[in-house]
Amino acid sequence: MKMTRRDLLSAAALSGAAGALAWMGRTPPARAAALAGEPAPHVPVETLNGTSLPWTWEDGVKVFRLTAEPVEHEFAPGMKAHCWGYNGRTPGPTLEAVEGDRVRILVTNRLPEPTTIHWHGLLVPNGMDGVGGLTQPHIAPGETYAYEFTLRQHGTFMYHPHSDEMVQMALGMMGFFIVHPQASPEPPADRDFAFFLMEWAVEPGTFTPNPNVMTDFNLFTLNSRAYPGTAPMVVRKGQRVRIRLANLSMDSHPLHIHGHNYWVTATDAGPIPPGARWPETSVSVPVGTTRTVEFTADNPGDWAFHCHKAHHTMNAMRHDLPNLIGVDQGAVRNLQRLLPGYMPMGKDGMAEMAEMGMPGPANTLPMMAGEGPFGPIQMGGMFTLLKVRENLESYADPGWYAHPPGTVARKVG
Ligand SMILES: [Cu+2]
Repeated sequence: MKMTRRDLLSAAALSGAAGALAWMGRTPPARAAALAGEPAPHVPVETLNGTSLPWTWEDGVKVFRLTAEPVEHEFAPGMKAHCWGYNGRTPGPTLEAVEGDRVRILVTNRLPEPTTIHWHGLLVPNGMDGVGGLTQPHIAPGETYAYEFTLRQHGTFMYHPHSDEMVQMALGMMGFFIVHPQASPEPPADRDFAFFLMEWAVEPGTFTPNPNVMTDFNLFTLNSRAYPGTAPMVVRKGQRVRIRLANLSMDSHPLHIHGHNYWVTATDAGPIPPGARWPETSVSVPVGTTRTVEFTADNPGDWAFHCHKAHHTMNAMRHDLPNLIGVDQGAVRNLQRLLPGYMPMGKDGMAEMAEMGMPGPANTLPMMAGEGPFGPIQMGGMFTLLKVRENLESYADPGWYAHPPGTVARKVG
């Protein structure tokens, strides 16, 4: 059988290591495909609730266009805020390119103040590093700047402003810059997800994140969405899954997976050598870093995937409430006269709040939310689901898992 070049490229992509070896000494497949205007043989990244940025070829350079601008952003149905982002969204669109590419990023500033973009983790010439005042002038409102460099590495990187950075990042300005390898020496992933971890201070009844808050955040998000506004990862049983996590918030976030364990395979400084990788069920993503994990989704079901700091899987809540768990609140209601605004609740814990359906202040999400097949899920914030299925016709949400008979915890007393 005579194979066309496109067949060869596909074969290289499908057979992973063998394909990569077959290509040694030739133009690497990703570059060859790109030069031929064909899809590169890597799995595109899925930025759930987000998107990747289209690019154009101009004289052998991959050209991306980013516009820094105010955006009206929905964290979950029922809550919107005035954020700042790129191309109408927060996080900004994911930039995807291939090691060896020459890239040009045209950055237009439509913010009311100057900005710049720093390419976090990318090895660029000093003048392309995007630190306002240090390596370039700040980009004034209305101006467009061009950044141009050659990608000399692969991995998971970030972009963010280095100009009034505290304000601009607190309002949502950040995004992924993902560089695919020319040819991976390992089996490629079947699915490649990316989540930006972020925390916000949007005081109840207000509509703009407060950049002055240093520690007491009340909204925790995956790709700037809070559960139940987060899309699930829908995967077929047996697929090799990669999850890229990036953190530009003020806290570390240990992201925990249920029903599986994963290997930590890379940081924003590059791949971890195979012999040095380690297994985890929670990977802490420190501030200002990325972490990549990989696993085989071999356990069907609906599995929680969430930050393990329990306050980060809650939506807006007050943290200054007196602790009255175990206290007879009938006897302390007169505290309300002494402590105006004090809410006597939570004698038996706080779960009842998930069911109370209390009307909150304007523009807030319920503290714990999400209705599951067995009752309220009582989660919010940095929480989503990994849905592993034997049979899938598409990657649309397949609904709740149908448990085989006899495999669900049951009441026996
Ligand atoms: Cu967290």
